[in-house]
Amino acid sequence: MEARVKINGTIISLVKGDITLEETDAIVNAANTNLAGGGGVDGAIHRAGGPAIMEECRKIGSCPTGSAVITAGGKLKARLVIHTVGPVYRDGTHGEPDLLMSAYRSSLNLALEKGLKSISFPSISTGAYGYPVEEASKIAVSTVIEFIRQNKGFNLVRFVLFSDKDLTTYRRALEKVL
Ligand code: AR6
Repeated sequence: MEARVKINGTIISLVKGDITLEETDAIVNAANTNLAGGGGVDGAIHRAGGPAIMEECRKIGSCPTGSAVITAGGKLKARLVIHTVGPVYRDGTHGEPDLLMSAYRSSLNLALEKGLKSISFPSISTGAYGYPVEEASKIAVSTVIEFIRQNKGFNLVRFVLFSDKDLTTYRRALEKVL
């Protein structure tokens, strides 16, 4: 079941699903610094969007951890893909929270710059990069809420979680932050 709240004119929505099916203006990819593609959500986005996305990624070349770049969405319903790179989790004392915050913020800033009205995020860093979902969800949700309190422009910011467990964890994080 979807959870949604409205803050400062923006709906924040939490759903379980496959982000490649989203129809928001942009979807966010949890990429790596070489924009080289991979498994997880990155693999799914490139498979569903087709080779045009990788062609653009090659031209861009790389993206530092905590930053974001943008490409077209190829065959996806979303017009654009924002590729961001979350931190690899070591033990939480190597700047991981700041870098994760920065990945969300950079993506939102890029979307706002491009005039986008809606954006969908996966749970950045909590798969192959090993960030504990409990901690990552608090950072993800609080960073997005802080951003939309400070910036008008989005109609919809959505988190697309891949499991019931992740959806529940994000929902709890949202309830705590409100
Ligand atoms: N829709 C939504 N969420 C998904 C989907 C999907 N189709 N597929 C997986 N997830 P991960 P990371 C969830 O590993 O931890 C890649 O190889 C997944 O269950 O995709 O940031 C990149 O190339 C998890 O909850 O991203 C990088 O090298 C979340 O997406 C590296 O992995 C993130 O898991 C990035 O690792």
